[in-house]
Amino acid sequence: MTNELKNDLLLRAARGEQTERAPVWVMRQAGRYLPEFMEVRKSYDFFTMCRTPKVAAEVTMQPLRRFPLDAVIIFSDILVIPQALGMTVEMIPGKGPHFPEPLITPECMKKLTAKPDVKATLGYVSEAIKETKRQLDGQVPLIGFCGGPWTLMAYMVEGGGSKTFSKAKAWLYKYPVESLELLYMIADLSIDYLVEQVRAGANILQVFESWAGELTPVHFAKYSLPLLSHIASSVKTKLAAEGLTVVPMTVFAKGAHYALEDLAESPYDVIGLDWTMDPKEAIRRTGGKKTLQGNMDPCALYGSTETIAEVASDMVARFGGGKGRYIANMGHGMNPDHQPDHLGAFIAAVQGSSSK
Ligand code: 1CP
Repeated sequence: MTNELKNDLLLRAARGEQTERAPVWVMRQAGRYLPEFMEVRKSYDFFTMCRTPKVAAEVTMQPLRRFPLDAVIIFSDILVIPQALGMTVEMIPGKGPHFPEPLITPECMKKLTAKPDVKATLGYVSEAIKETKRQLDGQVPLIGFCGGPWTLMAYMVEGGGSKTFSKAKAWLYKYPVESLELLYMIADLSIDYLVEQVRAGANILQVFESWAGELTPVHFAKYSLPLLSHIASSVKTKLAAEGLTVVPMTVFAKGAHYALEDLAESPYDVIGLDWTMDPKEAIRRTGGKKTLQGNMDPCALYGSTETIAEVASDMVARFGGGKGRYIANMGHGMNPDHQPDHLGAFIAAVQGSSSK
């Protein structure tokens, strides 16, 4: 067992060890599909929830009270990094994130805070992690996270979500030097932020490069992969230098199927796969060097519980049975209109079929 954890399946799978069965958690497991989350959300603005440790811990714990999950992920958002860099971000219910003053040209980067103090700007996340760890009392590992630099740059330039990401992609062609400057500014703060999450108690870290699939393979190799690698290698070096646990790290580069071989050479321990990637193909292309995480189509949760059980068991089989180098998850997060008991059916099917 790892330290005081009663269930360390996720950490053992992440480190490449054999497990009795597949550990399972899902992205956005704390969120709007849970009535108890919506009840809390009624009383608070989204970022107030993130900034209030007791509330963030409460919603982090909610899915674990319903389901026998093998991990929880700290309730926060990837957009706390742009906030720490001095940008205003609002979360509009039913619409998503909105930046009233996005970065229009590189001139606008002057408004950003260079090298913000991570403890002063993001200390509330550490407090939320400490409070969650107290409530967890060693039940399961706690996942810390941040956004990938390209994904965060995309929000900062677009001013919110986008269908085409044309403004952010235009930057890469019009302002290549300044784009890299911005990306490294984001990455360097993310490194310190992740180290602080481990200091507070995070047992494993995930970097969400959710909009990797918008990039060409050439741009991924220039504007995403080197920064993702910089984050993992620097976090691990800093953790070791500070005498903290060098925790496993996961990269979820959604849509970057063309980069699987490169990700297999990166300093990450776990590669998250979206639902478009075939498990067997992913195992072959990563050469068994990494633990794989994923990747059921979240829309499968709209099927009957029997269908979900069938799809989930088939997924586990395709990943080799679930007893080695595998973490079960979906290929993206829960949707607000998913039914909680359908997530329960997914978890039961994974845990049952991988135990055989
Ligand atoms: O259980 C959990 O996963 C909760 C913690 C969590 C995480 C890991 C939240 C809460 N957000 C995230 C990461 C996150 N945020 C990502 C990466 C994962 C992914 O690809 O989904 C991204 C892209 C965001 C940005 C974001 N925040 C969006 C997407 C907008 C778009 O462009 O499509 C949205 C809608 C949010 C708000 C948000 N974050 C989290 C929740 C529960 C919500 C809903 C907000 C609300 O209650 O109003």
